[in-house]
Amino acid sequence: MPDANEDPPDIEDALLRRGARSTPYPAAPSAIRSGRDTLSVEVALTVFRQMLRTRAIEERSIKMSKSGEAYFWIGGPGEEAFNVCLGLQINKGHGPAHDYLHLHYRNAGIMLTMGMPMIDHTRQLAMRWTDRHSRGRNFVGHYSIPEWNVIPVTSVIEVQFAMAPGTALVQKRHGQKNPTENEGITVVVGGEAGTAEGDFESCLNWTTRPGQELPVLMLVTNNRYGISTDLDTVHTHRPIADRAIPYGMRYETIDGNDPVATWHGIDRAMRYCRRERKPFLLETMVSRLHGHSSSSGAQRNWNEADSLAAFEQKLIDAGAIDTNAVRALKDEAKAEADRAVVETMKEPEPTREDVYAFTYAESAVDTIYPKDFTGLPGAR
Ligand SMILES: Cc1ncc(C[n+]2csc(CCOP(=O)(O)OP(=O)(O)O)c2C)c(N)n1
Repeated sequence: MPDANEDPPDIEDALLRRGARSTPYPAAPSAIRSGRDTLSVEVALTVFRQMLRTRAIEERSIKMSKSGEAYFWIGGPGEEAFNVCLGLQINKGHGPAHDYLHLHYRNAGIMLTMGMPMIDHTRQLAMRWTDRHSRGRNFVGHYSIPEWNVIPVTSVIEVQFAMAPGTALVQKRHGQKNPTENEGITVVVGGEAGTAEGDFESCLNWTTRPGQELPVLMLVTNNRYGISTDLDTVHTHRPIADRAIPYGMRYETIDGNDPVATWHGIDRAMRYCRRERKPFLLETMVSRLHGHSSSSGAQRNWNEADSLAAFEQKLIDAGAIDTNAVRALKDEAKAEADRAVVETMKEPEPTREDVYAFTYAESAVDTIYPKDFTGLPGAR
């Protein structure tokens, strides 16, 4: 894969390069505050820039689905604060010493923030042969990056919660006796409707067996809708996070539209999982700004709170950035997304001959029924 391993670019450098800002603002605060939580201006601006990039690729993706450059869109506009704050805190790498990621289909921001180039998103969206995750066969946002422990995303909701204890078990067995601050954990993400599936309960159950607890950060992004089902019609008014109570598990519900609160909520939960080698259920309340997917039109819903617009205003009000710099960063993000799409559309689609490529792995079965991929004797 391209060298995507670099740390997120420093916001100050980005601004200085573009001439958008030559000197620090005289009145710049040292921190951005929300309630009792604070973020340094440096981190807050990094979060903001990554949120802008995420929004830019999502908006471009929706356009692609409407213009025929792509066939289906699903994604995370409204979940940028959550995705970015999580992506920036992942211990990225390969193997049990690093975090395993079992993601949902709305997590582009996590991947971009971790360093995935935008084109690795648009290639899958446009179903190109160059799509590194699935060779143009899967829906957008269904990432798979073995080098970063990103387990293939599935459209069948919630199965990631049944798989997460598996990677966490490996981490528990091979983990250190004295875990470091950054010890690898398993991170699993899903929506609130999916928590009605048995897989979610299996995760609660398997991660909390007495004496055999597993380091799983269970994340529920609660946008209050299934596809069209209103949460209030299928669930009591109690938080989803309360599901942790009978399991004696740590839990919290946070405002996922507030990047400062989200950063610290994720930080608290992660630190606990890393240090204690036990699970934590974190529910983040987020917005769904564009309908469930392109299948329902992906129309913009202007009644939902927009974390990005609110954070932009907060940073401007605090004197951490000005409107010119915001405009420059937005232009930069949009240009990056446009470049990814232009490049993607020049690349080949899979052919009919590619159907069987990478589909079946060689296995012991082959020695008994060579070249028979159905598993049935004599079947073609
Ligand atoms: C096992 C299963 N049942 C049903 C579906 C159809 N389906 C796709 S997305 C979705 C809603 C999921 O809602 P939620 O878990 O809240 O996640 P969100 O899409 O809101 O992020 C459903 C029911 C599916 N993909 N898999």
